[in-house]
Amino acid sequence: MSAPAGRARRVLAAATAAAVTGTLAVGMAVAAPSSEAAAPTLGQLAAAKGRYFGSATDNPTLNNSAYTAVLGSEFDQITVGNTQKWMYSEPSRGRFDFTQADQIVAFAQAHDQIVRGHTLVWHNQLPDWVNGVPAGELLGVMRNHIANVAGHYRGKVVHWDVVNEAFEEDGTRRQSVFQQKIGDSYIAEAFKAARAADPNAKLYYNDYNVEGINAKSDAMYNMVKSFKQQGIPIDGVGLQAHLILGQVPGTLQQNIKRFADLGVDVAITELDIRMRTPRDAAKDAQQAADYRTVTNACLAVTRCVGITVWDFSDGYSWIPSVFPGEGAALIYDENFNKKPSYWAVYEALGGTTTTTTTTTGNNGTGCTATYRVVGQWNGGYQGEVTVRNTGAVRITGWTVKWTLAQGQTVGSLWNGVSTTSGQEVTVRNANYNGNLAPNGTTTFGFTGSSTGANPVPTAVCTTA
Ligand code: 9MR
Repeated sequence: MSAPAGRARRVLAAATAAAVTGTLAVGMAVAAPSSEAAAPTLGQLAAAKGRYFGSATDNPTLNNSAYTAVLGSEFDQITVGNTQKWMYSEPSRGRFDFTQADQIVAFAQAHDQIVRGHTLVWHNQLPDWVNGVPAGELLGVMRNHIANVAGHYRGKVVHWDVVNEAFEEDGTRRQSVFQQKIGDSYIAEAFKAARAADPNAKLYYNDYNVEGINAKSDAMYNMVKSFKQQGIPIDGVGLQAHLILGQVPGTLQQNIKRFADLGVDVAITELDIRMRTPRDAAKDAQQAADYRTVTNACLAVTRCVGITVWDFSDGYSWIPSVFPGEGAALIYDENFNKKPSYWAVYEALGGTTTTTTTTTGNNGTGCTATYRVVGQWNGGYQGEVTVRNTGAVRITGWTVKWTLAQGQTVGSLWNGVSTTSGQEVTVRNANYNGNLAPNGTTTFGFTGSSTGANPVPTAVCTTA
């Protein structure tokens, strides 16, 4: 790892140790913005697990201070979203331009963030002149491009996506200009050139629709295996993970594991999980579950080194322009409020959310209510309460009450029957979830409005 990366890690490790051992609570953070700074960031939580949690970014957004406030604080890794690509870095033959990408790398260094370089060889965002290079010259042109770009960033980039998206869905090689004019060997040649240009950068092959086990990821697997056998310098594979709501591949963890077992690292490099817009509470909850699944799959395999979201705010995502009617794929909304998907990642990485638990009961009966703010956005929030039978005998009904002290409301509620009287909310079990064996649990959820502070209330559970 390069010097800046090492420095970033040490700084984060120290910050994390303080943050994670402190009495930090998401609920408090949600309630009082002034205490938000004290809560650990995703980057800090990931660092405590020996991982990074990063975001891609692009130059235009660096002028938005609300955006950079989050980018610079929440993440410990940055991917250059566009401006290292060939059309920016070598717009005409032999003329290199690093002006824009340098701005992003400087931002990352100023915020102690490690950088993933993206990407040296790709069929897209390739300037036209490359298509016109005679076949006999293209290998030299490719090597020269890599030598200059990876050479310029030597020591400043911890990973390079050396080759991007070289396979078709059926596992055959994509017929890019590199494939057609150089042939199958172009990928290995690119990795060799990258190693020579920056010996300390970890070299990655990166692709999409390779998150689960399928024909395309099999092709990638076979390539990595043969590279390892031949001594071609490859260090990792990037699973982009542009996913669809509710469709995280069931073989994700198994797939990560099989690459790790080949002796390469794995990174989730471009995570987003798109839905039909507009958002609603049910879609948000599904998305949160999906983000949790992806995060857990990475944490389950030691060689899965980190996760990068493909930008972090729904206002700055590539999805709506490419998939009309879809979007809301990220972990912050357009106004930089944290979504349920954020909290899912936060929890999966070991962050704790505030809960309030109260027991009432006698004669061997009793229950607890554990209240959690699942997500918070401009003007609204989603809450969740888990009821547990803490007594020694079966209970046949429960009631949970709390006070809305700050003018919040409870709107749509599921898995319970609610009544609100002034500031008092009462939720009784639905006709299907009142009956709980000792230690049994059930969970109800709701969305509501809040215009200011939204402290976690004391929720009181009584039986029957
Ligand atoms: O986010 C990038 C977007 O701004 C560009 O217009 C687009 C051009 O193809 O590339 C996007 O990033 C892609 C990444 O470089 C490679 N994997 C797919 C990403 C989304 O298209």
